[in-house]
Amino acid sequence: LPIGIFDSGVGGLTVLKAVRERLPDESLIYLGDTARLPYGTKSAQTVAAYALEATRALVAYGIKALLVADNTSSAHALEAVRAAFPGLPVIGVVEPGAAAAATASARGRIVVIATESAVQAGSYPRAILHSRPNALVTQLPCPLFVPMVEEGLVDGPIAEQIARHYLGPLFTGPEAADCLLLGCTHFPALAPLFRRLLGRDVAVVDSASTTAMVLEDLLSLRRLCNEGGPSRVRYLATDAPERFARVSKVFVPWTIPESEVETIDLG
Ligand code: DGN
Repeated sequence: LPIGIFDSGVGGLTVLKAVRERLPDESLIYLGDTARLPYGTKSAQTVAAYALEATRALVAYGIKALLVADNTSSAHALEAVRAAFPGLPVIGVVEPGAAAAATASARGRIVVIATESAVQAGSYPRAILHSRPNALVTQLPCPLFVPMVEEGLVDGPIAEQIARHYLGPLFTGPEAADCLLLGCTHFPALAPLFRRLLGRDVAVVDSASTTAMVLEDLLSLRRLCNEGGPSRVRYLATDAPERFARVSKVFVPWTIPESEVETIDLG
């Protein structure tokens, strides 16, 4: 059976890419709830209801584990999903990302950037402080980065100016942070820009690659690894395959033809 990956839209392909690199033999089925995005501005209740519907749909396709790639859903809905599907191994991106930041930060001064809703949930600081109780964690909602990335503005003067506007004050002066945690599916696309702007002394940590490692451990622990047969990736979206295919170019280096994106209804 494939591994289900769920996101509010196309950005979760950054997580799919990390999983593909780490576990190339596994089949994956990706669901982007493009009809109802963005989740990042919605209430915890709505996000949880949407996440449950998406999980139900993926379970109906047949999956052996679920990876919630969406940070907003991971922050608000992970427990609800686990409770509703007790037999299904479910992992999110918050805990792996938080653990990686807690380890990567030299002095424990960590900035988490995420959507407004994920920031409100406060899950990243909670998880970081769990691993590193004396860390100083600052959260910063950066909603503008999401459409910016979707427009392909991941470098150049406009992207640079917006990144400086958001991050500059937190990474200068004697109290400067030493670690930036990318708490949103879209932000790995901006990692090269952040690294260039912030310099070598700042660790830029993305949840996607750490989550792929946690997934690998989970599969081997539960003896769920694919032991034969070719691997396949399927793409499902709740709206506009054309936009999914077009925007996917920002997130993965391979082409996803529009004809390969199946439209499903979660309602
Ligand atoms: N996928 C969302 C997240 O990781 O928080 C960001 C984009 C959105 O809200 N649509």
